[in-house]
Amino acid sequence: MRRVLTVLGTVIVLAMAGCEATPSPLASSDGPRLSVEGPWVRTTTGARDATMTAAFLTIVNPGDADVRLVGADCADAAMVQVHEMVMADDKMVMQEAKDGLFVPAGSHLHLTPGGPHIMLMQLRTGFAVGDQVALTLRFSDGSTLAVTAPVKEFVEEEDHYHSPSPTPSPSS
Ligand SMILES: [Cu+2]
Repeated sequence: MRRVLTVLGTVIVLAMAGCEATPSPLASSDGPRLSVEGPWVRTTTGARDATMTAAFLTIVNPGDADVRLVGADCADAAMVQVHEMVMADDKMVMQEAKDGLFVPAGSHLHLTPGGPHIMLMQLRTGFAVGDQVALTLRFSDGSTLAVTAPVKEFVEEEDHYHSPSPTPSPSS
């Protein structure tokens, strides 16, 4: 009977943590903090649609609890969404990541052209190369992270997001 109760307790704790794969559901926010590496925003100069662009970066999660990037804010954009790439009709297309983007404990997540990204839409200003864009990332644990991302040249194909992609490799 005691064993059954223990198992039930474990299941409940895991359910509350919102992640069945977390080995240590009691991780606290006192642990190592999330950080961001290499943030940048694609310039709108020369873009086919200059009302939108995307931000890319790497999120490092040194903690022992999984976390999700659930949103972002940018004063220069009226609408900001977290996007993921999915296969639709044999093409990789972007769509809003309704549950956010998963950053595993002790690991990291790359947001890159052709992969998951932060979509900045209804821009209030153009972004020229060399500009600095202020972003605030929002995470599933309630924490936020302020990021300053330099604007860089867009070296990918113009319609990269809607081009067929042979083998998506989301891992590092
Ligand atoms: Cu997008």
